[in-house]
Amino acid sequence: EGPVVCVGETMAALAPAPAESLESAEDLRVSVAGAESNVAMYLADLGVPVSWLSALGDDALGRRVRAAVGAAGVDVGGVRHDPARPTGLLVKEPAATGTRVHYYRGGSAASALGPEMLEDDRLRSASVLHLTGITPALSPSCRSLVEEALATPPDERPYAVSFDVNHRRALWPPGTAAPVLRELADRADLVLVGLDEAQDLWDAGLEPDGVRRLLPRPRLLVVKDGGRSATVFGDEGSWTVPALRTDVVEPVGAGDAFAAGFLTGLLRGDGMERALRLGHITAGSALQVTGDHGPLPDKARIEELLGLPASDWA
Ligand code: KDG
Repeated sequence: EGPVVCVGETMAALAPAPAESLESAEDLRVSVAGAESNVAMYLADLGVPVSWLSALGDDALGRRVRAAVGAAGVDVGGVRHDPARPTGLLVKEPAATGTRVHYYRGGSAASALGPEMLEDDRLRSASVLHLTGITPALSPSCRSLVEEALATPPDERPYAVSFDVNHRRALWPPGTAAPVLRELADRADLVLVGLDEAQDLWDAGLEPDGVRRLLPRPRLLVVKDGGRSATVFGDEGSWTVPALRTDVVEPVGAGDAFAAGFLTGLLRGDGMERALRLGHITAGSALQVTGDHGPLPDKARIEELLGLPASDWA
């Protein structure tokens, strides 16, 4: 199988220590935040060859982001540094109701990405192009990039296109996300979406089947029901696998980790149930850290978890 190519914006993230407030903290921690590079880093952890294509500022934070993603084992040779635009920023504000996120990414280097990214040589040998619903919200050129990647009918594409809906409310003018994300998702080969996300966006009903009715075309549709279960719909039926019981420190990044685990299972030729399980196991690593990217269990433990009977999981 050829490598996976992930395309999308990654920002420098700034956050006070968990118990501190943004208004008074003296120090902020710097980390890296970007859905697509999170997927890339988890894929690299799982041994899948992967590139991340994007643009960063020609600035210190851009070099820091590039180094962090590269250090995780991801090929970052296709990441450009734009001398005219800065690296985007994300600031986390701890709040009683969960972490609030503030974006400072308008006019960022990655907001100038466009369909020319699809000409990168790395895509010639790729087996999967992974995109998310964050990118079309960033700028008209970013939206064209995603539209063009999905314009060719699935059976004429040289690689499969995987699309994680990733609805980020703050990035869309009210009421605009639902039709755009639905149309894009329905043209992908593999779609990942949260059940609550689909309810919120499309009024998809309380069951995963309702989401399938709204997105009938993707060869594979994964509907994730939070910490409970995930269901995949394919040509030959559907499979539901309960989530692993784990403690949750912070959920951000878990969806990206799940996507990487599931994709790895698919690329290895595992059955659907094993691929969903690997998704849950990988998500568990993100749930246990405050950042987006937590350490995976070792290989032996992953094999053990994959092999446990279903009754020992949920
Ligand atoms: O999936 C986690 C992401 O939400 C986070 O890393 C930041 O990509 C991000 C975004 O646009 O919200």
